[in-house]
Parts: sequence; structure tokens; C-alpha cells
Amino acid sequence: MYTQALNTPDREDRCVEDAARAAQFQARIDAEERIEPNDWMPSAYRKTLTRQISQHAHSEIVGMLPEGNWITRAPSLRRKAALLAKVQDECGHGLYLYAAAETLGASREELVDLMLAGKAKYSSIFNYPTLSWADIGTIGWLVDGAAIMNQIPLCRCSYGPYARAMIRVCKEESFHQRQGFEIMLTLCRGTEAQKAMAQDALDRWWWPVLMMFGPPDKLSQHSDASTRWKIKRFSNDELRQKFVDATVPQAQFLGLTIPDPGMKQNEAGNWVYSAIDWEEFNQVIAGNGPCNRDRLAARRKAHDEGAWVREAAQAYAEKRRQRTALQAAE
Ligand code: FAQ
Repeated sequence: MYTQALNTPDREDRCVEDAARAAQFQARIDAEERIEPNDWMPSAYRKTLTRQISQHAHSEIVGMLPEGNWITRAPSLRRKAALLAKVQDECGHGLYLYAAAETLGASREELVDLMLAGKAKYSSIFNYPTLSWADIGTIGWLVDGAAIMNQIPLCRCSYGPYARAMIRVCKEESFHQRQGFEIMLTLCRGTEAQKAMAQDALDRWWWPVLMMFGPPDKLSQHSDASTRWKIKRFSNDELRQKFVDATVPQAQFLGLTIPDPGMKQNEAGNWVYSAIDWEEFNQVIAGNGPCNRDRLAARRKAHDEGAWVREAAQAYAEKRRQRTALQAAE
């Protein structure tokens, strides 16, 4: 939908960069103006947005797998309907995001191919297994909770199509977070075994969720440029801290223990957490997490099995194009 707005004949002109244009561009950003697809932009801005938006899209699509694993095993019809709707929402988010990435000139096919070839990243969090029903509650509560913390500021991102896509995504993620928290509340108010299941899920997901916010600020390669361009409004560590501060009282309300015995509240009221195992994060993003291979194999299989749908859609579009051309010629 967005791609139709692209003014392709001007594309080469738009690539001609000079200092004056770059200064004008930065002045627009500083004045909080939105950058739109046909506006001139530095190629590095286009590149980093294509990278971030496509990685975000891949995360939504791969993120369907850990929860999709529980649709057939949800404990009631109501839980099943809610989970099915949530997983479909994540698919929708992936589609808005691919459309937003396409406005920057990359095609969806090329972006998806990079992911299937293992060359494009997606969020580290989706490389962990969902072992019990409590994992579904924990994903909604913590993974969607972390996603919202990161994505609310993206609604004010300088690039219009991304910022607008984020508004709807955030509304849906808020609902997902609540349904996850409600699953946790039900388990925590249930039997001892149910509460133990909830605690076990929190123990396994806590540290990987903190890693979702990305490397510490001093190691984040893209942060300086993304902050200057107002793609990022808060740093990785700032968002991680906001998330921890918001989550500790929720865990206390549930009666669960965050698996960080060293965690303390400082004078400013922030919860100071222990060191994160960045070696684990590096391994996961290098393709060596517990489920990386399974996730990519599942996406490749779905892509291959869906080839007929893409071919049928293309054949239909071609038929319509020919019919319109014939009608115009009459
Ligand atoms: N996993 O220099 P930085 C969701 C990479 S959606 C994997 O700090 P940046 C919804 C990073 O790409 C979750 N890779 O990078 C849902 C870069 O590598 P590159 C996804 C990571 O971009 C819920 C390198 O490390 N959300 O959960 C990760 O400035 C439930 C250096 O890092 C988004 O994508 C990671 N965790 O900041 C779905 C939000 N962190 O590209 C289903 C948009 C970093 O040079 C179920 N993205 N890397 O090869 C962002 O806000 C940013 O891209 C950050 C990273 C904050 C993720």
C-alpha cells in the first residue's frame, strides 16, 4: 500500500547527497518534522531504517512460532481463542512493518530471503522454547511488556510510515500484555503446582527478556546515529531500566520472585539489577541459541509451502492488470 506512493523516477536524484541537503535534513529532524518516503534522506538513514524495520518485521513473524506451539494445547476454549487472535495480531504487525520497510525501496521478497538465509537478524527472545502453559502467560506479560516499552517511543520516530505503523501495533501489544498478565494471575492464584509453573517460567524468561533491549549503551553501534536522527528516543539501557522498574511491582503483586537475588532499589527508586550474561546474547544472535535452527527451519517450511499462495496472488494481479488494460483500450 505504501509502495504505491513511491515516486520511483526521482530515486536517483534523491540519492545525490551533499552537505547542504544533509544539513537541511537534520534541521527538519531537529524541528520534529516527519520524514516521508518521497523526501530526500541520507543513504545511511535509509539503510539503518531498512535494517531496523525489517528486523522488527522478522521478529513479529518468527515471534508467532513460540506461542503458536501452544494453540492446540491451550487449557480452555476462551484461552485458545485469545491466543489464536494474539498470534494473528503478530502476523499483522509483521505485514505492516514489511510494508513500511518497502517504502524505503527494499522489496519484501528480498528482505524475507535475507531472513530465511540466516543473514538478517530477528529478536533474540524468539530463540527460546515454550515448555509450559505458563510460558504463554510470561511471553504476554514480559515479552509484549518489553516490546511496548521499546515501541511507544517509536510512535514518535522521525520516519512517518514506521511511526504510524507503531501506533496500532502498540495498542494491540497492550492488550497482549494484559492477557499475559491475567494468565499469570490465574496461575498464581491457583494450586501450588500452578504457581510453581509460573515461577519456573519467570526464572527462565527474565534474563532473555532483559536482553531484548539490545547491548549495553557503550557497545551499541547504531545508537548514536539513531538518536541523532530521532529514530531512537531512549537508549537501550534507559528502556531496560524503565522496564525493570515497571515490572518489579507487577511480580510482587503476583507473588513471584525475580530470579536476581542481588537486585536492590536505589535512592532514586530504580531497581538495580545484576550483570547480564552478554555472552549468552552474543551466542543467540550468532545463531546458536536453543531454538535458532528450529525457528529458521519452520519459517523456511512455511515459506515453501506457501509458494502456491504467492503464485496465485500474482496470477490474479496479472489477470486484473490485463483486464484493466483491455477496458482502457476499448
Ligand atoms: N535481538 O547497535 P544496537 C516483539 C542487534 S517485537 C537480536 O543497539 P539498534 C513483539 C542489532 O540489530 C521485538 N539482535 O542496535 C512480539 C545490531 O545488529 P546489526 C523486536 C539484536 O538497532 C511479542 C546489533 O545487535 N522489536 O517482541 C537485539 O540501535 C510477542 C547492535 O545493537 C524490535 O525490533 C536483540 N534483542 O538497537 C512478537 C523493535 N538487540 O543490525 C511476538 C525495533 C540488538 O548491526 C510475540 N528495534 N540486536 O546486525 C529496535 O528498537 C532496535 O533495533 C533495538 C536494537 C533496540 C532492538
